[in-house]
Amino acid sequence: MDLNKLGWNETLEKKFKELDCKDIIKGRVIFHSGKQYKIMTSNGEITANLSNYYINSTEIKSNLPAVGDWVCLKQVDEFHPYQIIKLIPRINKLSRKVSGEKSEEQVIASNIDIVFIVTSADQDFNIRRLERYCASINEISAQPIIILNKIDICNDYKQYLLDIEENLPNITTLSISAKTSENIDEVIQYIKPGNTIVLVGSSGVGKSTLINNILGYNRQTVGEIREKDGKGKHVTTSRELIVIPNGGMLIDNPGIRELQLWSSEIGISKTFEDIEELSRQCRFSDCTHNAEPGCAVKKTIEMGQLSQERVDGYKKLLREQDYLNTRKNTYEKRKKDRKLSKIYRQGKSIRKYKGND
Ligand SMILES: Nc1nc2c(ncn2[C@@H]2O[C@H](COP(=O)(O)OP(=O)(O)OP(=O)(O)O)[C@@H](O)[C@H]2O)c(=O)[nH]1
Ligand SMILES: [Mg+2]
Ligand SMILES: [Zn+2]
Repeated sequence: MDLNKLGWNETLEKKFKELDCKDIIKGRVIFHSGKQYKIMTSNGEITANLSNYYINSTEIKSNLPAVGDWVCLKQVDEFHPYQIIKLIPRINKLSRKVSGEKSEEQVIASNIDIVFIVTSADQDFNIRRLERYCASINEISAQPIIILNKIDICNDYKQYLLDIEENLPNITTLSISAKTSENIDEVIQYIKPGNTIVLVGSSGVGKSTLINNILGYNRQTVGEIREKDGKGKHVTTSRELIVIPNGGMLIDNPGIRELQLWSSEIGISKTFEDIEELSRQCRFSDCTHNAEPGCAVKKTIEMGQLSQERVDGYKKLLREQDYLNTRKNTYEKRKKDRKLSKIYRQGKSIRKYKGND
């Protein structure tokens, strides 16, 4: 397998050389379940474990290898399994906050060129959710592409396209049917040798159906959607990088209800650059665009050139990011304190032990 076709490039080569790893081979994570990994290397697919060294030297969960990562591997001899010993620093990573209370990062995939945000021309469609995805993707210098799927079951799907054009004017959007293959060629043109594309979106929108259509056979399991609300049944349960025979890679993902922001300040600015540009014309530099005099944002809304909902969506993302940053700082501090007190306790018991000796 030619590593360049798997996405290996000069940037990664440079990062790899800086690690100064000798006698090792490198490969790309295509799947993992716990500590068991499937890796694609120049000699084909292998299985590998995380080495104890890796586990012991990794404090933050998000530094464990994720799908899309490039890693360094070693094998004592042919009778032993391959061990992952190091992570080659990521070019980028698509992350979200883990679901639930914890303020922890979950890496969805790494070393990505394009993200297909898949939605469908039915109840799933939600423009605020699409903005949220774009904010996270714009943060990491990957290209977001919205794929409006299932146009075969919607006579009036163009209304959705207009909605996207109005709210996300700079984002490429493709309207397709993964079932009837309408406009599939428009999707295929983005799948190029060495390109890594991640598919994200709610359960049931047709991510796996689209992958099967591109491959030309049913590799991924596809599930029915619930009749009462049109939602999917979370058929895909793990992430996987699939190498496309004609070149390019697709990463299938389990459906997610909502992508909770992790680190998206720059991404929010890029996604709403028109509002930020207007904000600079407001009379007060800390204008909240509510009732202040001389507010350029409010004026544009009154002129009918900007929707109140979009501004509300933008403000909501900013608030969420702000809140998360505060939580992250508290969480990091608590973790540090716990670690210090553990070191202190260990020190104390060693001293006690020596004292008794
Ligand atoms: N009519 C129509 N149905 C589609 C289309 N694409 C997918 N479906 C159907 O939608 C349902 C869900 O498709 P999946 O591909 O499993 O959806 P998914 O996004 O992978 O869902 P999860 O794996 O649960 O996240 C299946 O019944 C598909 O046949 C389409 O373009 N048109
Ligand atoms: Mg699926
Ligand atoms: Zn203002």
